[in-house]
Amino acid sequence: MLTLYYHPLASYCWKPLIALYEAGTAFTPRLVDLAQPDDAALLERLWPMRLFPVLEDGDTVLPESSIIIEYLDLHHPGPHRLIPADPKAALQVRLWDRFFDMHMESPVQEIVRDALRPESRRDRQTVAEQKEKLDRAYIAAERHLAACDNDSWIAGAFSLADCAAMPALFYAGAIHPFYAHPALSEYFTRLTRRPSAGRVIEGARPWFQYFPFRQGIAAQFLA
Ligand SMILES: N[C@@H](CCC(=O)N[C@@H](CS)C(=O)NCC(=O)O)C(=O)O
Repeated sequence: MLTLYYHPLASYCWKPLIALYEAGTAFTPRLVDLAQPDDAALLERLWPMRLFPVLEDGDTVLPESSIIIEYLDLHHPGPHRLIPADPKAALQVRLWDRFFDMHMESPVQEIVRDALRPESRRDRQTVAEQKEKLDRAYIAAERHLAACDNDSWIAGAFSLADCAAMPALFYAGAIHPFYAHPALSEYFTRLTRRPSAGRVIEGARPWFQYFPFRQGIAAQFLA
C-alpha cells in the first residue's frame, strides 16, 4: 500500500495528490504536522531534508514532488499517463514542471516565509524582487498559453506539468494576482475545475486560515 506523507496546505504536496486523484490510485494519506515533535522526527527519518511530500511504497521511500509523480506514472499508472511516452513531448512536460516549481513556487515560498517572520525582520526589497519574478513568470506562461490550442493543457495532454501549475497558480494568484493575463487566467480556471484539483482544495480548506495571504484566495475556494 502506498503512503503519502504530506500536509494539506503545502503546495508541493498538492502535486502528487492531484496525480494520485487523477489516476484513481489508492493510498494512505499521512498528515505530517511539523509542530508535533514526533511528526517532525518521523519526516526527518524519511528524508533528512525534512520536507514533504514523501511517498512510501514498501521499501521505496521517495521525496521530491516531481520524482514522486514520475514514480507513480511508472509503477502505479492511471488510465492517462502524466509523462508522455514520446521523449520530445516528455521534455516539454518536464520543462513546464520545472518552470512552475522554480519560477512561481520559489518566489511564492520566499514571500510566504517573509510574511511569517515578525514584522521587524521582514524584508520589503526581497518581497518586491520576488513579485517581479512572478510578473516575469506570468508573462512567459501567458505567451506560451496564448499560442496553444484552446483545449490544450500547458504541454499538450494533462500532465505532470499541470499538477505543478495548479498549486503554483493557486498560491501565486492569492499573493500577486494575474487577472491581467487572460490566457493564464482561463487556464487556471480550467485547472481548478478538474475534480482532482477540487478534492485538493477541499482538503486544504480547513487550513487556509493559516495561510498569511488568505484574503487573496477567491471566495469560491473558501466556501
Ligand atoms: N522540491 C521539493 C520542495 C518541497 C518543499 O519545499 N516542501 C515544503 C512544503 S510546500 C515543506 O516541506 N516545508 C516544510 C518546512 O519548510 O519546514 C518538492 O518538490 O517536493
